[in-house]
Amino acid sequence: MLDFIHRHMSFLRLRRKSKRATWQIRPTWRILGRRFRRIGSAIPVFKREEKLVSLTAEAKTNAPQLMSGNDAVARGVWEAGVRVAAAYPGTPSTEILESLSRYPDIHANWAVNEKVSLEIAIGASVAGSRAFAAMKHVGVNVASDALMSQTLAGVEGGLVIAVADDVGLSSSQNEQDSRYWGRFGHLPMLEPCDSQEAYEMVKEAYELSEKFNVPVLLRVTTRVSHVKSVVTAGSREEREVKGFEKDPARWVLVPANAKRKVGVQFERDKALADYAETCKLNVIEEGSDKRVGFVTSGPAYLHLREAFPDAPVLKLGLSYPLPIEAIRAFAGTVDTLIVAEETEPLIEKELKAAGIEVHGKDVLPATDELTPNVVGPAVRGFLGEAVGREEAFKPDVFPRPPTMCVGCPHLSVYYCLSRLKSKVNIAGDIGCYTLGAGHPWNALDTCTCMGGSMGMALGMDLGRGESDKDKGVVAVIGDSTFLHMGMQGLLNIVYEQGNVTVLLLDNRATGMTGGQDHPGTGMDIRGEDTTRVDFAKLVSALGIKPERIHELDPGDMPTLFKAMKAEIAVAEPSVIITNRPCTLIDCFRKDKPYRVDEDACTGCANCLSVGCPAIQMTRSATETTAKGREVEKKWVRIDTAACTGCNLCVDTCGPGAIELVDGLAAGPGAGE
Ligand SMILES: Cc1ncc(C[n+]2csc(CCOP(=O)(O)OP(=O)(O)O)c2C)c(N)n1
Ligand code: SF4
Ligand code: SF4
Repeated sequence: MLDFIHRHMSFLRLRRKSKRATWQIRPTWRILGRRFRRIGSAIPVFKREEKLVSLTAEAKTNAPQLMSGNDAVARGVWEAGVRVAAAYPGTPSTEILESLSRYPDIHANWAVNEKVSLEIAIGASVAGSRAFAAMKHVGVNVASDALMSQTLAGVEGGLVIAVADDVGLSSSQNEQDSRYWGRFGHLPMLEPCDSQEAYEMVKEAYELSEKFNVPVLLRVTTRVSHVKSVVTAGSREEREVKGFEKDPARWVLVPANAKRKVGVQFERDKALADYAETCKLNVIEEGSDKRVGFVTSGPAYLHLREAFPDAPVLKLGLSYPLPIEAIRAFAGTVDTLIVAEETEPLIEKELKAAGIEVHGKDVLPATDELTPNVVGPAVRGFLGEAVGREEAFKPDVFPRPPTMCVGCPHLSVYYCLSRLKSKVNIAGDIGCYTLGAGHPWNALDTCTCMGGSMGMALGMDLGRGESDKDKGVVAVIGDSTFLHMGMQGLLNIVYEQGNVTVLLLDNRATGMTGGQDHPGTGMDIRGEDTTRVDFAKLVSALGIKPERIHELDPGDMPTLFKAMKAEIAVAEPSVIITNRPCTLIDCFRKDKPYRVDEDACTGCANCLSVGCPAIQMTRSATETTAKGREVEKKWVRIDTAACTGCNLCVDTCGPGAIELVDGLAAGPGAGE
């Protein structure tokens, strides 16, 4: 689904700022205000209200506001006096930077990818400013080269990295658990359970970062990022910037310097582990039902509270390093200890390694959210209680498969590919155009990771077997994805003179995640004009021959189809750039809509293969031809209110049954 679900919501948020969409997953916190008290360990036990006061004393002057977790993170970052923030969009993290860009006194910018975003933040930190980067879970894979080394060098200004995990894969290619990065990179990790905590923990994270000279990870999940709850915020703390101090032994990670840092890193691990034992972000709630106690973190805590209001719970705000001794003491106060963690059994394994008897993934699933309807029956079954069926909350909406938008500029590309697919193998990439893998086109053969289409297409060319020797290899990639990680792969195609035809779909937007700007749109995150990359010049600079580069309007489907066929037939690298804007961005203009003349429509259903959602089937029937062949007929109508007048379906209609509404002349096509 690849960020699909959030696309339209984000567009609404971005493009019509006055009508911000509220996306609420079922709120679960009915536990606010419960009283907690200290039990046999060094972990302080707070009344929840006290904790809020201690972390946001100054915020009391500000009226509480409804904020998503992403908005709350942004607010915390701004208040912490951060001067530089960078990100690459990715659900569920995207709105953090969008939200930050609305605050003054902070350089918020879209980076071309997550690695660059982190490097911008690292540079700002090294220069003495507090800095911030945000990304979705798979983004950390991209950023990890910078991350894994800077953890040795440390920070000057506090450096916090927000990582948003898509637990349950509502919009991602995998469900990886970012808590591993804390362990892997020797980095402390904080995990808020709701918006207020997200706001507070960001500020705590900066203190921690500067105290221990280390970047700090803030792990949120989709539920925290997108659910709105009340936040009492404060005001910005302006901080003096010391300025960059040259210190090669500290900042230049040549082996001799890095080697010295490894020992320092282990010392820091130990200091952080000691700190964790008494950290105020880790809280014990004593419960009356001691049969089972839970160790948990993040939103799983809220789900647990709903399912087991009387159980003792140790809630980890600082979830790495673990307060092992505090957990050991807590384990001694309950009959059985269960670790409730989303998603992998990290805490469980570490506690078992420390000799603490716990249950975890033998009781609870290792994928998806631990919602009350999941945790409740699983733990009750484990306790030997009768388990009734608990239904998951289902929103009352009509189901519809994900598809491209009405008049999407990618429709014609996939119509053409669907006609060529028996003669080509198609390496896909990540974006709205990934939907070309589905009905009615079924014209994408692979999709793994951002930018992956380039290298994979080259590999498919180089590794082709006898059965594929006459087939073309096509790679499909969006403009944002090309700038993110596609350019390098294209360079390799050129370097190896691969027989690959690249379709670079420039729709002037990072469409899938909500239409964010990038260096190919000519605008920055605040909508200010900036330099716009010229894709034709860029691919030419990467070594594609001028005669192998075509810039085409995908609305002119016959020309596009001809160019695709011609380039697939040429055994050298080529690039076809399509240049029609995404229909959901500001510069898109609708043309006059079309309708179907019912008397002229023969039910051939060709237009349905375009895949435009404005074309709807009205009735179907099986008819027998004069030669005795049975054919399925489908008659259609066009939703004229939705039709953008892109003209695509007109080209597919043999009998000419698709006509302009009221006979009006067609406009110049979707343009700026
Ligand atoms: C490493 C990584 N970062 C971010 C994302 C989120 N993401 C999915 S598709 C996409 C970009 C899509 O933009 P583009 O390539 O221009 O295609 P469009 O959706 O506009 O057709 C992004 C940022 C991701 N899946 N992986
Ligand atoms: S690229 Fe196409 S499917 Fe994606 S948001 Fe734009 S119009 Fe819709
Ligand atoms: S002209 Fe046809 S393909 Fe284009 S938006 Fe209208 S119905 Fe869809």
